[in-house]
Amino acid sequence: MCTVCGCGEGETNIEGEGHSHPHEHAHGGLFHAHGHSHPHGSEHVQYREHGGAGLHFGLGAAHAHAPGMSQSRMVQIEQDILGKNNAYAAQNRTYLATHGIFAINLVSSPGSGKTTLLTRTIERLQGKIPVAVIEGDQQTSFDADRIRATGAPAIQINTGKGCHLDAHMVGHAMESLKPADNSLLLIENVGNLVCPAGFDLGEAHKVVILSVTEGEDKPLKYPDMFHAADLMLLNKVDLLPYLNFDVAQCVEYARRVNPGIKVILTSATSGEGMDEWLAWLGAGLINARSVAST
Ligand SMILES: Nc1nc2c(ncn2[C@@H]2O[C@H](COP(=O)(O)OP(=O)(O)OP(=O)(O)O)[C@@H](O)[C@H]2O)c(=O)[nH]1
Ligand SMILES: [Zn+2]
Ligand SMILES: [Zn+2]
Ligand SMILES: [Zn+2]
Repeated sequence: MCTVCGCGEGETNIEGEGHSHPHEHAHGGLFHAHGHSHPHGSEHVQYREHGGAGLHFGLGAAHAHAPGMSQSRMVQIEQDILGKNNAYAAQNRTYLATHGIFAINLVSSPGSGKTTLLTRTIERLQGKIPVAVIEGDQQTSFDADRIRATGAPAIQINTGKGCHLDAHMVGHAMESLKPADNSLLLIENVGNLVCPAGFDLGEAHKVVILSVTEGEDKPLKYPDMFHAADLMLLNKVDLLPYLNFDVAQCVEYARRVNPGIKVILTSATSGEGMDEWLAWLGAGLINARSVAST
């Protein structure tokens, strides 16, 4: 995953900005580790077989594998990337806290319904709570356009080859977007159930959206994301009559990974669960505002 390879750095484009910080965006070393001998053995000590059938590349110190790179080098890169990211995240968090802004980082695989849920959320909050949106995608401004069609301000971050938002990108997006004081800031991450888990954006909570068409086993297959999230929206429940999806099993899997995770069943299509989701957002916003005013 990207915490150990820095694969997406240098590809970012934020709407309205010619963004370039070569000093911050230097590749993390991946492209300088090639071209030499390929010493099988020492690099590959992480191989383990599962009952003779599978290979596990995540058992080394870096919990990941990149061809030609040692585990110690990957750990060093991860510390470097996440150290910088966490510094930006801390800046974002301070800004958000000072301004009473409740920021949510929505994470999921592609197509789970993040943007649809956001448009429905904005429609329900219109005239009651100011909402701004940061949209993350590799390419296109489709999602930001869908949000702006509701009347809410939105800015698109395109990550190019990158597969997650990081706190540096979000800091620049906030500079352009200028979310109102005491508002709700909804950040839709790049559709990816792996890499966004590792990157703190300065948000109050990660919210993972899992749609019932994806299968109930996802919390166990992609545990980092479900561990990082405080809330799981189990979405598209309007489709349950047509699927063999075991809701109780899915929730049990999610709680096996993260015993404290809250779960709300939602359907952006039928509106099921929207009241509970909006109540959760409202409570968080009241808390963010009270912290800012003290
Ligand atoms: N039946 C049903 N379909 C839904 C629901 N929510 C979203 N969809 C559909 O799912 C598809 C993907 O929805 P999006 O909102 O674009 O998903 P996304 O997570 O924003 O996708 P990416 O940004 O590409 O990761 C669209 O065809 C939506 O109409 C839901 O609650 N029920
Ligand atoms: Zn990645
Ligand atoms: Zn910058
Ligand atoms: Zn989307």
